[in-house]
Amino acid sequence: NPAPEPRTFDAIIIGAGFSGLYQLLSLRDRLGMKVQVLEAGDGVGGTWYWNRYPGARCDSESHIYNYTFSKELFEGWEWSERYPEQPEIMRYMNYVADHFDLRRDIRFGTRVVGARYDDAAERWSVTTEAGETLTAQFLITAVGCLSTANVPDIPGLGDFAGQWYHSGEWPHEGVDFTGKRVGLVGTGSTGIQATPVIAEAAAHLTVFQRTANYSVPAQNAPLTPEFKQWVRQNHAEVRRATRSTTNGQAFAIEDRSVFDVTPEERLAIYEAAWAKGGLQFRATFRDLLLDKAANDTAAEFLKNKIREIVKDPATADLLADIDHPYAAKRPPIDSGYFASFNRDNVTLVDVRAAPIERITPAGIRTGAAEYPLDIIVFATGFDALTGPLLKLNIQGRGGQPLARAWEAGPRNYLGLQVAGFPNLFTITGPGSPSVLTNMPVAIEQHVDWITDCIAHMRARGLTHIETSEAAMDGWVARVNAAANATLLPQAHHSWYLGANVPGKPRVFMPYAGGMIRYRAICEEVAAKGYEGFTLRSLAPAV
Ligand code: NA7
Repeated sequence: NPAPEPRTFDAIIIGAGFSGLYQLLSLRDRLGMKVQVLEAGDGVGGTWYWNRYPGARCDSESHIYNYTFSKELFEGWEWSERYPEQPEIMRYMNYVADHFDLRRDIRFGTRVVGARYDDAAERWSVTTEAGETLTAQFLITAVGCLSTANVPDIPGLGDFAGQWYHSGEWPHEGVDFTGKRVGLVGTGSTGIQATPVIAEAAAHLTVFQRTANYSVPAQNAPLTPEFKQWVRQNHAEVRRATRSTTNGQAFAIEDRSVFDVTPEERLAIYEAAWAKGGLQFRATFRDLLLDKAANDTAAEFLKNKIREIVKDPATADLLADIDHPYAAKRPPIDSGYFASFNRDNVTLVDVRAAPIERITPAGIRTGAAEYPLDIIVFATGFDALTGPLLKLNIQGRGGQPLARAWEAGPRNYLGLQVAGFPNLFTITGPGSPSVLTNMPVAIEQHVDWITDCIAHMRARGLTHIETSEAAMDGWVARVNAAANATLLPQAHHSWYLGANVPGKPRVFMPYAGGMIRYRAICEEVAAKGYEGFTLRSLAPAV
């Protein structure tokens, strides 16, 4: 008989993506703690384990979409393209897990269905779907921000005679679109990435658009041998560069106003940024996200590009009928999205004018027509940021559910802790800048901060840390003020606001003050002896 699995840990981490792997390594190998990672999937990778939809690719450039805490790890890996595709990111995550021998402390296929703070024992008690209970002094969620699929509640879905899939829960064996009539619902980053790839394979693709979106070409390409060599030789520079920008990217936002240049110069700048491709487009001027008039110039440029690319004027008008400021919603980047609508086998349907009424056995019926389909792909996004945390059924002190504490929207301190939930840390939670940042940069900062905090506690014999209502009030005010200083809250349909999920409180969730300021705030909090937290020690029971 195999030895029974241990049930008692110093820390339990939920999730084995970018956050969970680095948190495991830090607590286990740096602090020597007994750590268990619980992971619902059968492998490492988190977001990238689940999001295997056609065209899935990261929007951050590959050489900065990785860990930089270890020079050796960095130098031992080589990316192949400017933007890494999902299978390559999965190979990278497995490389990391192998390199540090992480799998021995990860239990795969183990979904957490509850986590309760045991007031008597002053420990976390975590329940798995299989009914097991494990306990730990610290509970750290590393569940990602975009990991709870938002499948719209459209009547009739159960009666659909074909197959349907959500992009974030894609079958591992893939989907064969050959000869099929495919309907794609949603035109966010996912729908925009998937459209050209599905269009290549399917007999016909119908894209159901509710909200038109900007997109800038990724200009993806294989990396040259020279660039690969430069990256390999410049670990310190890559690390420095991504830590010196507000968004964790390797490019800085230009320190000039849209109105510092002539209209001709501005056009040339936008053309150059379009040709270069990618998220850099939003870095062309410092006021794009601060001043509506400035933003309008970029919006107009991008709408004109749509009209240049798309041949059918009615389709072009519909695609360019965008009602939010550029980059106020997460700006997609693409590989041939708008040009897909020039294909004979691709149709755009406006479901703003005539909403989807129901799914019939044969396909999708809108207020205007019925579209017969074999496959429906929902690229309808996620219950972002709070969804993955609330799904864990976390109960804090006195049995208080996190869902109740967050009834009116998420409240926490630094995005990392909630009052009434001692020793619980949420990596990349709401209130953190992570989703507005190149994710691995934010994750390394969060994990290092949490690890330093726990090291500080252990060095002083402290066992418990908990934030206060007052600290949370202060942080929520800062998150709101940072958002209100930008155009971000003006995109009414954005998942940043929770607006994409019916019934979800409308609160701007990410911290928009930038990674540099966030890092400085966190460092100051630590330097002041973890201001805003109460640290104490629990004498061991005798
Ligand atoms: P997003 O960005 O939330 O986009 C979801 C899309 O699905 C968006 O166009 C929605 O329109 C549309 N949607 C959602 N529900 C419906 C219904 N019921 N009917 C029609 N259309 C609907 O998700 P993504 O997966 O594309 O991207 C998520 C993030 O992943 C992305 O921002 C990057 O950070 C990576 P809406 O705008 O709500 O009208």
